[in-house]
Amino acid sequence: TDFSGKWKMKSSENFEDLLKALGVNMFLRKMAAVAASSPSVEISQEGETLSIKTTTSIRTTYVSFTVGQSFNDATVDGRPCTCFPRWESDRKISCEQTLQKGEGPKTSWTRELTNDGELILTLTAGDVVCTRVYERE
Ligand code: RET
Ligand code: NA
Repeated sequence: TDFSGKWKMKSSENFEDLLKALGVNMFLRKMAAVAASSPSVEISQEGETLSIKTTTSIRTTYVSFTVGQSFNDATVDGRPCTCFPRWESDRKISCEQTLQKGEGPKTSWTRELTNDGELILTLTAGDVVCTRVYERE
């Protein structure tokens, strides 16, 4: 499985609901939802190590991790967390997040490469799941 490439988003469901579940206020939710509606995602993968750059007009995030090794990241609303990525199948990585301080809903993400070459990202906060589908640019 190789997630490498430049990706553009073709659909997104529940992003604002996810932010609501994270306790983000309405003003920031609206702003973030607009920005997050046209992200550009660049992934490079070397073996089990992935580097993911997600660019939006108001926030750009960069993570690099090796599947099977915990790493520090931030939740979608920017709170520091410790993450543990693992293979859920040979085409799907699932990552549990633990907040470094304070309390909040349980968060996680998955990234899956489908047979037709799409990338499906899910973001979960509590019982809310946001699903974002990407195709290669
Ligand atoms: C701000 C302020 C704090 C709350 C939030 C923000 C914006 C977050 C954005 C997230 C985009 C996420 C994407 C995820 C995966 O594809 C403004 C930093 C929620 C824009 C694109
Ligand atoms: Na995205």
